[in-house]
Amino acid sequence: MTDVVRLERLGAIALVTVNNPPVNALGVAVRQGLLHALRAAEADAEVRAVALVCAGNTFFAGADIKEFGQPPQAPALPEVIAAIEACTKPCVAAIHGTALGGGLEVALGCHYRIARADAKVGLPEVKLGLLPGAGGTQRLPRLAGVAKALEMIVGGQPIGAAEALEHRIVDELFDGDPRAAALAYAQRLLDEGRGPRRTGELSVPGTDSAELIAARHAEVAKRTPGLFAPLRCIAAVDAATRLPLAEGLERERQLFLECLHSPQRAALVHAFFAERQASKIADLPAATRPREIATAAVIGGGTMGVGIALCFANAGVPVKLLEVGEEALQRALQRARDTCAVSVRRGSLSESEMERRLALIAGVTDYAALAEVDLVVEAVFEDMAVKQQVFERLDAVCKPGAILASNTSSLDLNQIAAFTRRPEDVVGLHFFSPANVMRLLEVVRGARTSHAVLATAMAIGKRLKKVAVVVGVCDGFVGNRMLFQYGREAEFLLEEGATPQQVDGALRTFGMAMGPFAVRDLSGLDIGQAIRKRQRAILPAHLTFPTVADRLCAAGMLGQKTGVGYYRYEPGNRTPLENPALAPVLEAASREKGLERQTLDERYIVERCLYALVNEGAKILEEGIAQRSSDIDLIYLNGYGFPAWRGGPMFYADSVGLDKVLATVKELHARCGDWWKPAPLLEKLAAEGRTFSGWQPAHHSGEQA
Ligand code: 3H9
Repeated sequence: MTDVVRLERLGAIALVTVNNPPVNALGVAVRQGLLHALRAAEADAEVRAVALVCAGNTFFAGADIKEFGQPPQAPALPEVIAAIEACTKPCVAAIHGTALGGGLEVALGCHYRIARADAKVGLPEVKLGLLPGAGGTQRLPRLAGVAKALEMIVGGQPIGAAEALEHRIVDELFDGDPRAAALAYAQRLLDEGRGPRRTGELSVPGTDSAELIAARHAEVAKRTPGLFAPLRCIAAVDAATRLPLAEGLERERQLFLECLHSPQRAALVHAFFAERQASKIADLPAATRPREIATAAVIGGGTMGVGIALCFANAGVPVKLLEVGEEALQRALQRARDTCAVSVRRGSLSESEMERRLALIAGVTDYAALAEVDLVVEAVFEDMAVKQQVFERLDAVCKPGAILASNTSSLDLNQIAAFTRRPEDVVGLHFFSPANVMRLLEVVRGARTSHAVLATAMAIGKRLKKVAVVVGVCDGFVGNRMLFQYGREAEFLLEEGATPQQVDGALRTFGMAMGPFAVRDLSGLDIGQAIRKRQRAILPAHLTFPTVADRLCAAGMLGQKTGVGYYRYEPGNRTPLENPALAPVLEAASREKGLERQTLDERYIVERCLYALVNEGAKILEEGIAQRSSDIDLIYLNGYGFPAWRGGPMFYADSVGLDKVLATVKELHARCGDWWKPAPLLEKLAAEGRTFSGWQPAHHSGEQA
């Protein structure tokens, strides 16, 4: 036996207990241990039944994701599961916590399965760019039917134990200790004289498989055309409906290996670990305890403020929403109600849950009402003088220890903190619009933000179900600072000869959720105008700027809200149409720069925009504004519509090869000027043949103990 797998003989029952914290991933030691335990149980004449349980918080959470991309080590999981299924003595698995991926596949290989009532089971491999590669695509349809199998395998969402019972995925539910339940069930099997019952010997139920498969195929091809794994998931389920188990498993294996070797798998696994890494803050002492946050407040009842208040209410945290006057307050509260009502209409929220959440939002107009709250998030107009007023008042009324947070998207957090006598309690919580929907939260660490406040901000992010990423103070933090470079280059492309359709189209083909011009039309061109003005004032005079956005603003073409911007919109319709008034604007902008308009190719468009992100990302990394390159990736994946299957801009650059990226950046520098000055870190890593992922900054912008 190995350390992680223990075999006990309790009368006629062999109890196999796996203990591989934190999530009982099925790494090589577990696979070896399971196979040994099973062979020993099979060989022991006294053993008449086998019970399998996991120690700790959960049943197996799946294959060990860290092993993907490494040389394979025997035994492979399908081999272990085949041995379990072939066992001549009945085997029962008792599931608690989550049985995911390979974990559920092990359970499906067992002859009987019971699950604790609060357990979840699922095949989430597709989210990692994979398909269930240890029999899941063959055994699940045999138990649950094609429709349910497609839903679970192509969608990747786990289901609760009760639903699993309904679909024959488990045989019975239990409460309490999995070990006791497994032993009791195994004993019952013996008492009732029940032998092995092999899922693989069943045939797939139902006669409409071909139709279901064709429909799902068409839907996936339309909805996620760039994704590699979902169509292969469907092909594997299709094999289950046509082939005997052994051949189906072979087909599954082929398809699994195609996914395993695809760049999309590498990118999605990178995204998985990036999310887990982000919560780790290098210089935060392990003993740091977050503060208790029982109540919160939000200043400002605009779209952002209301969205933030809803985030707290959705997480069950009572929140005060402050507006300056009664009328504005009522408008804000109505906005909160309207937002929830949309979810009710869509069926994702019940009427009673909406009322429960809205009841957690208390409208106030007086700062005195904030005296006792634990955390305040300011979401007022982006103007330093306005922020000053707000923070001075908060400093005057809030209790000691209250956290004062700003939702600023670009202003200097250190300056804001200096408006208070407690800069150590000030932190940035930069939500993204719509705040109640977008997962990203940039947690801005000021020069004097205390460890406890930073830890609390990260904990709050988790509680609000956000992807919280620590960033340092600089203009635009990580996301918007990079976006500025991206947007500017997109606009330079318009001056060189592209149309918004071409630029947006090329970037959408790359995988971006939306093109930059459609995004600008959506948020309003006037939004960026103040930022552009500020940038011009602070950036070196020899840098030239594109002028298309300013020309459109001057002509009152502000995007969707005026019905015309980079595109034209019919009333009540958000479909971007060609704006005939744009061509003269583009021509004038090109003429002013002395540029002859040319046809640009898609690759050039994509490189110009993406490498602008990457070059700036490299500067951000070197300055310690982001802790690690995967944090930058996470910001782009969760806040800017970057395709998860590309892993984020920095991972993408790593996968292209930093030497190639640098060569293009240098060319652009020679041709387009100093915006393209290569980041020193990019030059260094390219010269050393290294990647961003493998590099750690030596310092970070936070200072305070
Ligand atoms: C698969 O099974 C393929 C098979 O079909 C075919 C094989 C042939 N491996 O998320 P947390 C680590 S594909 C390695 O913070 P939670 C994680 O990195 C797999 N490590 O906890 C973290 O480490 P650290 C299909 C793993 O309680 C720690 O565990 N399965 C794995 O919020 C805690 O994780 C999945 O896709 C793993 N499989 O959530 C399930 N899983 O502390 C993936 C976790 O060093 N996992 N870690 O940062 C999850 O969805 C969540 O982790 C889970 C727990 C719900 C289990």
